[in-house]
Amino acid sequence: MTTIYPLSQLGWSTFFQQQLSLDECSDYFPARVVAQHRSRLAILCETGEHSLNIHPKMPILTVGDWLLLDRQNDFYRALDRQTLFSRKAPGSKVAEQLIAANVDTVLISVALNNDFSLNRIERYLALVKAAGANALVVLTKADLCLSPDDYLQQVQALDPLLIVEVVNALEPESLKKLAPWCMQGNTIALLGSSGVGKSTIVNSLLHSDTQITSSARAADDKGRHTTTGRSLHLLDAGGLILDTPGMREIQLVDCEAGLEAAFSDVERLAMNCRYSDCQHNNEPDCAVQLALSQGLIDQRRLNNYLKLSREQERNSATLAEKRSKERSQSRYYRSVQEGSRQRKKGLK
Ligand SMILES: Nc1nc2c(ncn2[C@@H]2O[C@H](COP(=O)(O)OP(=O)(O)OP(=O)(O)O)[C@@H](O)[C@H]2O)c(=O)[nH]1
Ligand SMILES: [Mg+2]
Ligand SMILES: [Zn+2]
Repeated sequence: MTTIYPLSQLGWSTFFQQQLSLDECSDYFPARVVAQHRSRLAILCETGEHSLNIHPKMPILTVGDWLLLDRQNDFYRALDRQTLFSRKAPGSKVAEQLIAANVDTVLISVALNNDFSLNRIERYLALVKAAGANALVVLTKADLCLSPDDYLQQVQALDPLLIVEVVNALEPESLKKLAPWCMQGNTIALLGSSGVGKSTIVNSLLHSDTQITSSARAADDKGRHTTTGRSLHLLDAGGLILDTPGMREIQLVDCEAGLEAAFSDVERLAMNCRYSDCQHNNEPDCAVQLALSQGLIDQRRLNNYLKLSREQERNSATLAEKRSKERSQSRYYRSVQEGSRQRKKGLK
């Protein structure tokens, strides 16, 4: 077998290696999901890119997942994920939708035009922290903005440790700032609204026109949802980059720890409120309201924290209820099946 891609370049690490038994090491080989189509997955392994038909017996997989295949190139099993991105599926039904797995660093991409929103950056930060990945904020279209530094400072004020880069995605020179994250084995993903320049960044880093891009609407800077699927690409420097479609709606679900991490300042203050279930509204001795009156936190950030907390609680509660209903339903079906099996046995 000629090796084209070393596994380490595809993001393989000891985290995945240690999940394999000795038998599995000799009988199966790892492959990574790089794109998902209607009835098949595109996978990348040491010998290059292949196609794998989706089988009903496979678990729900997403781009970035690691699988083991047998020597006939058939699916054997999926490996545990190191990180997982999910959101509430768009629309009124509450279900979790997987976005990507095993992403190390997320480039939260925001354009310096009408797209710019601190609230959205905070929403993405909660999502990234909940997934267990590193976050980097990339402010694009600096060339169209009169004062990029003002915006940079606003984002930096959210968290002094947050890494924020300002780029012009059309200018390859300015993307050199992203080089430290494009190194061997690191998987980076771009998340952000449509039209902010995610695919433009991917093309520039890949030195190609692989990803289709198209201009945003002049009236409101909104993008045209040009990218429709997620795809993982190998970078020259050894890392991998995941392009995603701009998401209209990215509601949080099962994201409590993510919110705690993204709003650690508010959470820390809240520990000093008189009531442990304080809503930070009009309760007496509310440490958060006190900090607000002293100018230690701002009203926008607090409002967004309360809004995102309510949203994640609501979605998580509905999802938990749905999961428990599904569990009891499948228990019921199993008992019906078992009963009919027993009856058939009795008839024999
Ligand atoms: N002036 C300027 N234009 C940019 C920059 N980045 C992207 N663009 C342009 O913005 C438009 C949208 O870019 P895309 O890369 O398609 O945006 P996207 O984020 O991939 O959008 P979706 O695929 O719809 O989610 C294209 O016309 C790009 O040429 C930038 O930094 N400066
Ligand atoms: Mg795109
Ligand atoms: Zn309080």
